[in-house]
Amino acid sequence: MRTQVAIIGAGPSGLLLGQILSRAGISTLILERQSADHVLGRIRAGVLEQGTIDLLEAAGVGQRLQRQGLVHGGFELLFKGARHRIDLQALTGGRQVMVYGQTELTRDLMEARAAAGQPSVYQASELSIHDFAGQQPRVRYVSQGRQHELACDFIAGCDGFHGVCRASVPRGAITEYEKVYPFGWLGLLADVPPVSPELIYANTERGFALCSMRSTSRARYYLQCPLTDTLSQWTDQAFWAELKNRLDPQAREQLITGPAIEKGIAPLRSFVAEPMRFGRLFLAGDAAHIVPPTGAKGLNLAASDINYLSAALREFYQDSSSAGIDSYSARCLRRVWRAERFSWWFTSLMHQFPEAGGFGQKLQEAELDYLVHSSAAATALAENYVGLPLD
Ligand code: RFL
Ligand code: PHB
Repeated sequence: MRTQVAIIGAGPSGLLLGQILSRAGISTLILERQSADHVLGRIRAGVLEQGTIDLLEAAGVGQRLQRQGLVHGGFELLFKGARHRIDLQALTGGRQVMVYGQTELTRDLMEARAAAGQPSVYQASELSIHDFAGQQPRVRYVSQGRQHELACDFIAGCDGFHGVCRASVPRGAITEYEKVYPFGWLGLLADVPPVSPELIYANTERGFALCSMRSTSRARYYLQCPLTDTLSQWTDQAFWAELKNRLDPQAREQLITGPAIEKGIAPLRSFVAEPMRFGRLFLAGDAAHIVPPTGAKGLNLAASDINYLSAALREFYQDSSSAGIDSYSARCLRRVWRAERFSWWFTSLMHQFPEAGGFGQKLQEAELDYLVHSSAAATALAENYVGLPLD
């Protein structure tokens, strides 16, 4: 069996790379450990930057996004019991973001791949990658009880934080930078109208809260919680009561509650692996870096990696040039580190840190006050939130 680019992982990174390469006439095989339904069952990102939307449109998967995505020209910061609007459009010369769930985006990409007749293997187990330091990499895996070997020109490691690709790189060839935060996010999805038409990021003495959405009839809410908390402690009733405690009086009044259709606890982490290329193996998306979700940057960074990687591979096959491949890692990492800095800063500003005490809380409130009253500070927040340019 042979393909030009073996793509490991059918998350947004792998599927988007497959879509762009297939439209450029480059053959790919996507190998995914889970079933398609399992991948679609993960409730994750919700906010897309304009650069991500442009890339999806250029890849021919923008139709449903344009019809059903919710355009957001601003969001609200809640602190000391009051909300303040960050007007993204006014602060960034008309730029905005779109709320469209990762589940929907993944579904659009899976459908486009099936319609183009491009192959994917789901429930591929025992996957291992070989010889990527040389000219003829190979991938071995088991599917439906049979061992397979795939020969390829390149391997795209789009297999997320816990995947095999990064773990297969010799330890001396990779440097990892990591920060683990002392709390997690408890998320809840419910078929109730969102409490407010725009997202609310709340800093409170009880901890951070985020009011987001997936549509005008489906809300997505998050609460900062200790890492030791378990889902069994968080009944729906306990979740709604705590969310109300972290909102302003008006939002508390307007909040509509209902049964959870999904609930989960995610740890928060900042992580970068350098470099992102090892011979003929490329890492992209969560396989190479993780940001805490406060800045909504994870999926958007995955899309910008794929923008650079797909351009590099097209240059290789169409122009016989290795220039894009050689600069892939440096181009990605420049953008990755800027998003890491923003996500760390916004996380630090909005959450309760057990060791920071009352002094830390007062400093956060002073910074938030400065942010909403200084157009210079608000502009810095807004231009990072809508996404720094792809260059
Ligand atoms: P994924 O989505 O983890 O996909 C990797 C795929 O690889 C498969 N895999 C393997 N396949 C074959 N063999 C193996 N050995 C394999 N090991 C793993 C996995 O099954 C999986 O299908 O990584 P990808 O494609 O790089 O996409 C990254 C995004 O999923 C991630 O960055 C975002 O979800 C992060 N994120 C957010 N990003 C945003 O841009 N905006 C947001 O609003 C936002 N909110 C969030 C988020 C992530 C969250 N969680 C739970 C981590 C909110 C949350 C709560
Ligand atoms: C989400 O809707 O899941 C979401 C939105 C904004 C974030 C993080 C997650 O910053």
